[in-house]
Amino acid sequence: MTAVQEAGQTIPGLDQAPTAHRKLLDWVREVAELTTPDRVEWVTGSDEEWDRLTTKLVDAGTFVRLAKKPNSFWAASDPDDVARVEERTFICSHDEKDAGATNNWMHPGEMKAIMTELYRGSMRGRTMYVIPFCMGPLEAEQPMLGVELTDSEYVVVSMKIMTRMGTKALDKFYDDQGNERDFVQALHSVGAPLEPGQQDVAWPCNTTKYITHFPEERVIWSYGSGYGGNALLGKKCYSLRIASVMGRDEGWLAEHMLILKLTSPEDKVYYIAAAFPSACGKTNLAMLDPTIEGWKVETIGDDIAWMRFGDDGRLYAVNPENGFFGVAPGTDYHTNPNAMRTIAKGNSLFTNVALTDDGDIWWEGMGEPPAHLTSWKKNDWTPESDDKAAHPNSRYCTPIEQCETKAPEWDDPKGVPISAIFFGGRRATTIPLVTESRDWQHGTFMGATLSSETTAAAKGKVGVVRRDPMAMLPFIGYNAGDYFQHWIDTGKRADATKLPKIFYVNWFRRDEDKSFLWPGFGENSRVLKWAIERLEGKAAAKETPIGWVPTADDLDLEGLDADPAKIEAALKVDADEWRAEIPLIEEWFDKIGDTVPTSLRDELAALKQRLG
Ligand code: SAT
Ligand code: MN
Repeated sequence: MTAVQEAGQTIPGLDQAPTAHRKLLDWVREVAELTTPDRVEWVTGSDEEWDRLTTKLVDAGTFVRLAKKPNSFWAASDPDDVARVEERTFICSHDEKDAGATNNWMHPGEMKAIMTELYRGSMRGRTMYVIPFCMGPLEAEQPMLGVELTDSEYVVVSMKIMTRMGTKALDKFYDDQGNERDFVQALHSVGAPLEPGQQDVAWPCNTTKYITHFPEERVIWSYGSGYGGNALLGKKCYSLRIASVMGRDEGWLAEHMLILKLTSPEDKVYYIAAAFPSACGKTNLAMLDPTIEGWKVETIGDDIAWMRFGDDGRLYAVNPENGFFGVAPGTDYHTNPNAMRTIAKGNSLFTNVALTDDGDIWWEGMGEPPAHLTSWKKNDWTPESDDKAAHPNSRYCTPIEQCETKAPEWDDPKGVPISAIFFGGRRATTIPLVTESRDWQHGTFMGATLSSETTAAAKGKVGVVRRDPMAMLPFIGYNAGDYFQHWIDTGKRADATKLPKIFYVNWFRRDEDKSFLWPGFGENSRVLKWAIERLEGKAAAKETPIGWVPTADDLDLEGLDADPAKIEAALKVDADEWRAEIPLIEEWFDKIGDTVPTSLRDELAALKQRLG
């Protein structure tokens, strides 16, 4: 008999499980007894459920229904719960060395003791939702299952957009032989229990936050935050931090990459994966509208790629997600018309953008502001206001299904064969518009030493240059040096001719007057074209100390309205700037320590020598 049964009270809903899956039932009961919600609800993912929960969120003041977008809602978070909290994010491997120098670490026993006390009674007065979900296609040979237990309706409806969830996912919890499949346990509480009669707030959360991973057990515990990356546990927590460990153990890659399909005027198809830090334009690139004649881009994913070798020796990528969780400010019909058309269809959630008086959304970068808005802080806002109307990390959350540029194969369980990988950062100096690596090892070095100015996607100072290896700094679920070795090993597992070619790009280099040297957005298709023509042996490039870089003549610049001097400057390999970069890379490798692969130290030594 459990404690709850002894007390003669069982939690309503707990015994209404639509499954007999032993591990799931035992875990749900254990968590319910610890967190003591008022009731348990088994999430089905139905439209009726969506309507009921969104209505509940409207009644609670969390959501405002948008008059101007069908079935869409506006939410404003607690002003202190707007981004991922990297300093509160932990990798709790048994051995501290397995977390490495780039992660916060605590012993799993110690962390569980702390968090168990936080979770005790933390769902009081609320409903605990059981969300079965699947990352990646449901029809995969090994569906990648998870269950999130949460006391947040906002999380349930967001998970409906971002993942395949509910009954259709639960159906996969047994294999064809009727055996139980395993799943990732993801526990989430906003940490805001309600006393009887206590009025709830619009955005419950707690000033104490923990985003915690137990990689050896494939378990996630999150507490205190309702924000996307902290609370939608299928996303960064599962699909990057936990999956990167699965990938290391099983020989595949879980990466912070968009996946796009590029079709040439000759109808040749190429798939490209690209890694950029959060809020550096991944979604825009994934939905790019090419400015060059005859080229077409279709979207497969905008944030995460899982890549495994196929039987033909090529690397195939799958997008584990089902929706886009894109940065809103800066998105409009000029920069990303496809995103705008996707959200215009409705069925979307908007968090921390501004609300117009007629029930629509607005953010900075979306043309002229109306005369009056409600800001993300729920204040009156006019164009004269000093504050921004939308938070710089405000987000739209919208289903891939309704994106007109989605590639038909976006949901293919086989994935798509990747021809090129792009690494990119946001750097005002030093890094040219595009550089092609010499080979896989050199490309891994480029990724491992990637750097970028910080953005609003994480709490903390914006605009500081930091190393962000493979744009995975906050997402590598184990030791970064071991992760680099895993990349090197991956390159050895295939015939070099079948491996994707690796490129390093920087759309964000600036002139002395701080203006961008390269126009970016749709014009980035010119860089994609050059890369593809390099694969085909059709385009020229200059060999430089840092790799192969095009001259302005090697790029297709036809019809581009840009100052040729600026293009030259965007492509320049400045040996002095690079020599200044070397000590920073050395410092970075020293920080990671003795797990940095020798092959990458060799790459650094060779670069140093080439620079003279
Ligand atoms: O972490 S989120 O997924 O909420 C957004 C991001 O940082 O890419
Ligand atoms: Mn991201």
